Amino acid sequence: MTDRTLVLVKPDGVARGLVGEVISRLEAKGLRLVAAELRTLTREVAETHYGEHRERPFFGSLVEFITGGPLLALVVEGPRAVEAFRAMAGATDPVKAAPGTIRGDFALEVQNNIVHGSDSDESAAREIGLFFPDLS
Ligand code: DAT
Ligand code: MG
Repeated sequence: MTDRTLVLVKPDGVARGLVGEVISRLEAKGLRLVAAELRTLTREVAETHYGEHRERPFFGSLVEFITGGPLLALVVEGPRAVEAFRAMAGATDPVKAAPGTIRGDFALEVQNNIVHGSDSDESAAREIGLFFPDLS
């Protein structure tokens, strides 16, 4: 199967009207949309999605943020989709993210960094299963 990754336009990105911008960039790059859904996460889904960060000091705040409004969940596919989207998103800290990346162009604060992208093929499979169980 073609490589797939989970992309989220986080609540800050949706609130700021950046959904179209992110989808335009995905399509321009050549990544194909496989699934899309606007939804507000439950605490349970958010805590599972960010489970690797459970012990970090910012975990509570991160869960509040990601459940704080609707987000757009996307599955996209294409060659090396995980790596391709991570490169488009830029560094986690938007101040360090290169101009031309989504975070580099549109964000300033680490928590409010507009998008999520799976960090490995294993994470992508797990996250796609969490958000879109009918796809896996
Ligand atoms: P990424 O989203 O680039 O994969 P990550 O998995 O390390 O980054 O962290 C998940 C999210 O948690 C990140 O997008 C924003 C938030 N975050 C990470 N480090 C943080 C920090 N030091 N303070 C506040 N929020 C942080
Ligand atoms: Mg991550």
